[in-house]
Amino acid sequence: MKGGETFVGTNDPVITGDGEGPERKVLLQDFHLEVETVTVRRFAEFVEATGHITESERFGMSAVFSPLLKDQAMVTGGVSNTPWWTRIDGATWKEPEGPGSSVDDRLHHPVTHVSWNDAMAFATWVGGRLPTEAEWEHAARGGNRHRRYPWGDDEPTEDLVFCNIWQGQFPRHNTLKDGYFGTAPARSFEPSEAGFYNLSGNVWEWSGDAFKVRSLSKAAKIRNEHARKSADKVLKGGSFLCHKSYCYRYRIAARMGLSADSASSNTGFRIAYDVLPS
Ligand SMILES: [Cu+2]
Repeated sequence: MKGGETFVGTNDPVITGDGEGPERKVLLQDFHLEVETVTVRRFAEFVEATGHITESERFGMSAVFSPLLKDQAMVTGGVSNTPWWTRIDGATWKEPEGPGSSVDDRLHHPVTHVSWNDAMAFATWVGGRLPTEAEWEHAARGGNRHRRYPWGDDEPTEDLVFCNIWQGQFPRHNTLKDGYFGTAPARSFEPSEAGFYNLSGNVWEWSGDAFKVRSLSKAAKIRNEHARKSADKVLKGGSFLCHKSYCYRYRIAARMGLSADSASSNTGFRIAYDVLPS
């Protein structure tokens, strides 16, 4: 991507508590961003070559979206306001729904259950890095200043499908209009004009940035203190779980903060590189 003067964030935020605004002017160097998220196959090569042990493996558990579990008896119930998440012992990038599950039929899907620290280790291995939030947004907007989605401003509906998000009544019913319940292949759906696949939806993508809400409100202060303590990083793009009715986060300006050692069924990443001036 060509760098230059660009903007990150929005002056028309939807989820203000996330710190989507205000719009900020930034100056970017030229950079390269991969067109797809890191796949299971590629992550397996990294593990094979380096012996990397992910944090989910080290902790012995990860957060799984309950409806993905074949055996619903495994559902222990999540946190009260997000009961569709459950902690599964032994859930990892290669056994995403716990022991006995497999990624054999998902090798070209985004790797999941990877923490920010795991993503950083992979990035170092390939000689790249995680994109900054500004780079990610700049790439997603294809260099345009105002654009709600990588494909333009058209709002996805139950019938108009642009990416892998939830269709139907969350979390009870997914109409599968987009063809996927969980993750979709990293290269699926129409790429953006700039050539990127699945920046919106599919899996949340770790950025290199620390999470912070730019606001003087009391809520922001509390959120930022929490973010500092748990070393929260910014994730972008939303996931297959997003729906306008409850998690309208597949917009380019949307974001989420999550601690650097957290992982789940819908966290992944893509790699960026510095481009040397010619
Ligand atoms: Cu969401």
